[in-house]
Amino acid sequence: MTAVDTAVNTPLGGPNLPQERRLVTSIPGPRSQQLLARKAAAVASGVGHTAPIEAVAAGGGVVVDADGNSLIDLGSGIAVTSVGNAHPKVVEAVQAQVAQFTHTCFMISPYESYVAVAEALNRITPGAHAKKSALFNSGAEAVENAVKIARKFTGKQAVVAFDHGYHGRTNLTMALTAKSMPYKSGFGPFASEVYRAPLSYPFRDGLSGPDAAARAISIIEKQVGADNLAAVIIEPIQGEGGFIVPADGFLNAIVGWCRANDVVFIADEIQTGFARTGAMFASERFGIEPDLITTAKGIAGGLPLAAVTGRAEIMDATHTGGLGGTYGGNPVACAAAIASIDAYESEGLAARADEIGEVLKARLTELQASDPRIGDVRGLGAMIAAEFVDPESGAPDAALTAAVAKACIAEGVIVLTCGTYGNVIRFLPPLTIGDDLLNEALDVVASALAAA
Ligand code: PLZ
Repeated sequence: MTAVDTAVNTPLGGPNLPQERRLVTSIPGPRSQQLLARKAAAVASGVGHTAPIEAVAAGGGVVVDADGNSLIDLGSGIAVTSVGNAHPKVVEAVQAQVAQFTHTCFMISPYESYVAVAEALNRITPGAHAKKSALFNSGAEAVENAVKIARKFTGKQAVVAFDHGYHGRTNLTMALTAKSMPYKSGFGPFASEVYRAPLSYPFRDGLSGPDAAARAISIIEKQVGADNLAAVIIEPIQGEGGFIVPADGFLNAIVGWCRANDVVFIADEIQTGFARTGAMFASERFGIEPDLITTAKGIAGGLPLAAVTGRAEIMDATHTGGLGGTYGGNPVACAAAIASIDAYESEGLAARADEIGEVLKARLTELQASDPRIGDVRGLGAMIAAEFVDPESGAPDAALTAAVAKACIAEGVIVLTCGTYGNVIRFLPPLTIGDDLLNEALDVVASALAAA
């Protein structure tokens, strides 16, 4: 056997893949098992995986494996392929660009697509103020740069992040991330001048938005002080932390306090961005205009790209040469981003996210009515989650959550878990999934839950 001995007749991905759940072997099938054995021998064990399959094609709402199984995709590679995997416009743009040139380094010889992505981001992010953007490779790198920019602009150093927040796996972003295991444990010491404030978590704290904000602001004022604080960074909806939607008025009050205290408000929209929540950005759903916004994931249909976009005077505070990186704004990724943003806008994907959300919420709420182990169903647009609890005590039930997720994958539905307590199943389907497939996936979730 050679390294290229993968499935014969590998199908092409994209929306023309048959949109069906099809199990022809148990999961993992024999070819997938071979790959997993090679993975175990060759890849560092710190790199895990959720679905034990060898992916060979994906598109619409399915992922096809090397054994010929077709799984329903409710994860989009963690909210990345929102336009649909191998979207035809993305494929075409990437193929054209890769045949032209693959890299010059934007800091050496600029090219048009980088500027076009910056223009598009400045246009589609919330707020009518003058904006500028800079491009990077990953979400973590965008967050790192947003903090650098805020520090330079304010001349201050401290950064406040929130309980349940997730911002990445680099040193500064690990410091900003709340959860120790698996993200931080054993990887310290972490970057200094990072402080944590309590979130609004309506299901668990029962506080109104303004009350939760007052609690956070009081801690920020007493433990950090506005005079020392460069930036507050928050995900409008916590992603890895459990799809926690803050109570009405929470974010607005935090933004108001930042404005009054010369603190840069950074919205980390890396998971919530690009039509996912029923608007191009979740900030719109909460009526806030962040000073800076970090984006990645859904920006480029699966190619690695990230950005910081924000008020021109803040973005321009940095000396020339202070921002950059060899690959930031790679031309192939930029071509994919232009095609993806075009698809979000021309295919009405934000409205589609809301429709998907209606289906998910209706079915999950119906399940919840007869199953008290579902403590909460929440989310916006096609970013929906169910939080599992012990019905008596309300305590998080991580074991049940893991069992349900595992059973779904075995039955051909890729679902992801999340949450500080590991007790949340999150639904992040590609926005190109059809209602039939979505409903079939939810049938599988329902039977997995009934059996657990
Ligand atoms: N900010 C809000 O959701 C990435 C992490 C998966 P990168 N979330 C998925 C994992 O276990 O590593 C994320 C995010 C928010 C920042 C990031 C970081 O983005 O592109 O993974 O660096």
